[in-house]
Amino acid sequence: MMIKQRRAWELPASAATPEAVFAQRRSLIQALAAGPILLAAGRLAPAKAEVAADPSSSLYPVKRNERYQLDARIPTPSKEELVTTYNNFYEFGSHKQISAAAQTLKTRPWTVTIDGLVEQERTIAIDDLLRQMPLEERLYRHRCVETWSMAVPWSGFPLKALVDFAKPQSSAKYLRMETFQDPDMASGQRQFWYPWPYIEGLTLAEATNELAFIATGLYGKPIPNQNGAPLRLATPWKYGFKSIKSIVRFSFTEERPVSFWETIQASEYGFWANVNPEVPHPRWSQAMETPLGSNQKVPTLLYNGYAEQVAGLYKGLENQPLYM
Ligand SMILES: Nc1nc2c(c(=O)[nH]1)N[C@H]1C(S)=C(S)[C@@H](COP(=O)(O)O)O[C@H]1N2
Ligand SMILES: [Mo]
Repeated sequence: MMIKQRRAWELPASAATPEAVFAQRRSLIQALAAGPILLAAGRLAPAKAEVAADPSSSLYPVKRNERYQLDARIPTPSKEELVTTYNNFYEFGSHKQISAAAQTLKTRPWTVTIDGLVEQERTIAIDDLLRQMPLEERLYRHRCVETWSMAVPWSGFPLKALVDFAKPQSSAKYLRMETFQDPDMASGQRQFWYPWPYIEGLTLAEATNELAFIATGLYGKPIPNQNGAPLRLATPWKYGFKSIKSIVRFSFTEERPVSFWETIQASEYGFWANVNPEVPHPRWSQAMETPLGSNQKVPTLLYNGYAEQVAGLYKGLENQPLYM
């Protein structure tokens, strides 16, 4: 029997997991489990994905861009072993130990569709996209809304390069991003009470800010499935739920997209979600954070320490709920 020990940087589940939001739905779930419906149980578990060589592995490591530095709170990258085994990826389960389950994610073939308000809609294979994007490594901080944090070396390209490649029309105001949807491959997507697929959105000004990054690698290698292979967003000044994983679609829109978490609980997980230690989550303080692998809390910083790069994005938007 496995005894689950809570690690120091984890909050008690009752205090932090968004699943608490579903407490009121427990009766529905129990009713389903007791009844003859048993929707998910009839399905076969997907076969374990074959471990083929990743066709992008020869691209890494890439040159580090020294413009992006860590700070004294987490001065060196978090342990790779922790970053790749302590994850949020609800498509594979609503807990942190999904790294083994995520190995069923099949990342080739993988195509990315660019559509909506663009000069021409197109679908491109991931390896063709990677060949055309300016790859570099960046050390970035990451702050989850649940108060754990980490520092990691992402490889990838500025989201602006993809926006330029997409050639949005002048009427486009937002970028909407969507994760794959395949419940046979991702067991968590059989949890039908979640609003799959995972959706996130940014304003075009945010998407073209120098910090907005598409990560395709981690620790000088292709990004592991559990961290969002083959491409995921990194917006380090925002809470981690904005950094959508395993993206298949980028849509340019005039209307603000409604995200996965916003659909679930807009009062707790809003569109802007900028990190601010002075604005508590409705159920806990955001003043401090616990770096992965540490047993000490460190103070959280406004915009996760990236105010210099991003504060200007929010001038004139002070009436918006920028910090939740
Ligand atoms: N598609 C998808 N993207 C996602 C999530 C998810 O459940 N599904 N979780 C988010 C949350 S809450 C966080 S903190 C980060 C975690 O990234 P990591 O596992 O690489 O640390 O991914 C984000 N992106
Ligand atoms: Mo998160």
